[in-house]
Amino acid sequence: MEITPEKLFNARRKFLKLGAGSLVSALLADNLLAAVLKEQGLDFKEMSAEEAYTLNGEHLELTKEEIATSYNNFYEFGFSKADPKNKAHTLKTSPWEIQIEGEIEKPFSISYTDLLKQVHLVERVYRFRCVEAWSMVIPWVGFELRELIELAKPNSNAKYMRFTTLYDPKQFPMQGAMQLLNFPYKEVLRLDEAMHPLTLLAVGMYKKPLPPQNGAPLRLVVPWKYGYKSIKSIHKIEFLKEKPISTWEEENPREYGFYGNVDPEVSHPRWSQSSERVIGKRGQVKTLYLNGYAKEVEHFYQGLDRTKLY
Ligand SMILES: Nc1nc2c(c(=O)[nH]1)N[C@H]1C(S)=C(S)[C@@H](COP(=O)(O)O)O[C@H]1N2
Ligand SMILES: [Mo]
Repeated sequence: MEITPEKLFNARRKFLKLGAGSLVSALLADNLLAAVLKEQGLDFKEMSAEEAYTLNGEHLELTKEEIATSYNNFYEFGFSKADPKNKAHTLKTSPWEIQIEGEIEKPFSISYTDLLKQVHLVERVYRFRCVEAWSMVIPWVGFELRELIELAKPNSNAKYMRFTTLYDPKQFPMQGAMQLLNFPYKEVLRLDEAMHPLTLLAVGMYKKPLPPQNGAPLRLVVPWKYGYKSIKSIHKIEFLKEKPISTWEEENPREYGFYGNVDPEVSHPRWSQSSERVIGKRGQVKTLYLNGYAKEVEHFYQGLDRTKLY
C-alpha cells in the first residue's frame, strides 16, 4: 500500500486546539501539554496501524522509549551517548523564551507556553537517521515549522532559517568547559525546506513532553536529513538573506555538510552510509535515499550534485 503525501501528512494529524477558552493559563507548559495529550487521547490503538506506522509501504517499528531517551547525542552535556540522560537535569526549560528575528515583519520574543497556544499539535512517526550510521523510529509530538513561519511573517529577503540552542554554561556544562564545538550550537535550513510539512518543531515524544536529553522544550526534526540538523533546546530563530554557516559545517564541512541529506550513495569520508544499525535490533538495514522521504522532498534537490548535498 502506498501512502500519498496527503495521507502521510494528514492521516496521523490529530488537531489539539490549544487556543480554546478551557485553558488554565497558570499551568506550566509541560503540564498543559501532558494534560491536553491525555484529554485528547492520542491513542495509537485508535489509529489504523497501517497509517500510523507505515512509510510508503514500509512498516515502521517504534524504537523503545527507554532507548530513545537514553542513547543520545547532545554535546552540551558531553560526548558519550549516556551523558545527556545522566547530566541534562541541569536544564531548566520553564519559563522558556524563543526569540524570532531577522527578515520578518517585526522581531519578537514569545514564551514556549504562548507559542503552544498558537499552533496545532500533531503526532508523527518518523524514521531518524544519525550521520554515525545508526537509526531509530520515533513518535514525535510537535507542530509543523511552517506554522511558526506564518506567525513570524518573513519578508521577501528571507531565504534561510537559522536556529540557535540556548547558550548558558550553567545549564549546559560543556558550553563552558573545553570547547568541543563552537557553541552555541546552530543549524540552518533553506526556507523552502523549512516550509515543508514534514519539517517539525517537536515538543514531545511517546505522547509525553520532550525529556531534557532529547532537546526540551523545543527541537527541530527534519526526517530526511542526518540527525545533526535536528537542533535541540532552541532559543533563537532567525530569518536570513544569505546562507550562514552552521556549527557542524564550520567544524568539518567535508564530514558534516550544510545539507546533511541522508543518501546511501554518498559516503562519509570515514565510513559508508549505505546501511545503518537499527538501535535496539540486530543487524544492519539498507539506508534509503532521503531516509525514505524521497517522494515527498526530492524535488528540492533536482539538478543538484548529490555529493554536494551531504
Ligand atoms: N544543541 C544540540 N542539538 C543537537 C545535538 C547536539 O549535540 N547539540 N546533536 C545532534 C545529533 S548529532 C543528533 S543524532 C540528534 C540526536 O537526537 P536524540 O538524542 O534525540 O536522538 O540531535 C542533534 N541535535
Ligand atoms: Mo547525529
